[in-house]
Amino acid sequence: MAPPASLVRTARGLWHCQWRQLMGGLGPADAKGRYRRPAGAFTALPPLPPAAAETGAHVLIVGRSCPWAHRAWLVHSLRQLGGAIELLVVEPDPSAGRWRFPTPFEGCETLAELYRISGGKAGSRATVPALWSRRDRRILVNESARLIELLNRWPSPGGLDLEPEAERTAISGWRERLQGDVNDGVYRCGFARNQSAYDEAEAALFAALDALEVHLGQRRHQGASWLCGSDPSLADVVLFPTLIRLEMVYAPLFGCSRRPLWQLPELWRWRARFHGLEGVANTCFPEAWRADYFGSLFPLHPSGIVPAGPDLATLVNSIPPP
Ligand SMILES: N[C@@H](CCC(=O)N[C@@H](CS)C(=O)NCC(=O)O)C(=O)O
Repeated sequence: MAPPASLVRTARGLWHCQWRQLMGGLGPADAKGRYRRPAGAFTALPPLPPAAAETGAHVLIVGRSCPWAHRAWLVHSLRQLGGAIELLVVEPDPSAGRWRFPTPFEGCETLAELYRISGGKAGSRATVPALWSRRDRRILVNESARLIELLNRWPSPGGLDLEPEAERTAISGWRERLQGDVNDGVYRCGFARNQSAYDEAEAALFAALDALEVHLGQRRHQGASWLCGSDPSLADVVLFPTLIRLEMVYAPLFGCSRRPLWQLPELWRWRARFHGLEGVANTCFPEAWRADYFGSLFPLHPSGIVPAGPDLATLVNSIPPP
């Protein structure tokens, strides 16, 4: 027998109240209910450290599911920095809502402990990515937008430059739009506290994707494959972690589902092309993405049930589905 309507109304009201409280744990919102990403602790772009070329002097700490860490991991991989900067992958601990080291690192079990050594305030967020200096025993930078710029200046075997001087203005223009409307945009959709906050973020996200689609179409007619210049750049790097998670996570969980990516064929082909670059596929962990987002974001998905697909291979096929 169905419960009485009054009971359903009360239960819904109570649950909504609790939901609003739980959402506060995911991140702050402004007075209009729009998600506002909190600022990190070590956000300034540091100079290239004197020991940059010294093997093992620096450690890049990343998590598999995090799109902000993914962009740093991509630069590390594309520029073949493995010989100079050690990569350390932390594991999520969904019950405690924090990152753990697979084995103790610098005497720490959790990333939060390492942040405290580095002077981070107790109770502040301990986020990935973070670049750790073994010599100074501190985090040099934990803001991915700055970190990828630093990693691009790091001495590398092939000397690949993802931010060439001639393209710098175009690259930073795209990066700025992508950061707000796309990279953070998907979170602004998923973490919106009300319909109008979601509507605003969702419109900005798909307007940016439409603009990218037009831009990539124009670039193709000019014989170019990437967002700026003749080679992949930091603009492409920051777009990829968001787009590769779109059908798997952001469409079903954050409501970024107005148009599936195959309806934006230029973007679809761009994504397949980027995934095909040497060093990109080994930064992709679809099982970890699904498990972490669907398993950890309790207020958005209380059941914790992890969906089965889609299969990554079907998303990076260079021919969009009919
Ligand atoms: N501003 C940071 C954001 C990084 C960030 O939010 N990372 C998340 C994972 S996707 C994290 O580590 N969160 C842990 C926490 O908030 O305690 C950046 O872009 O580097």
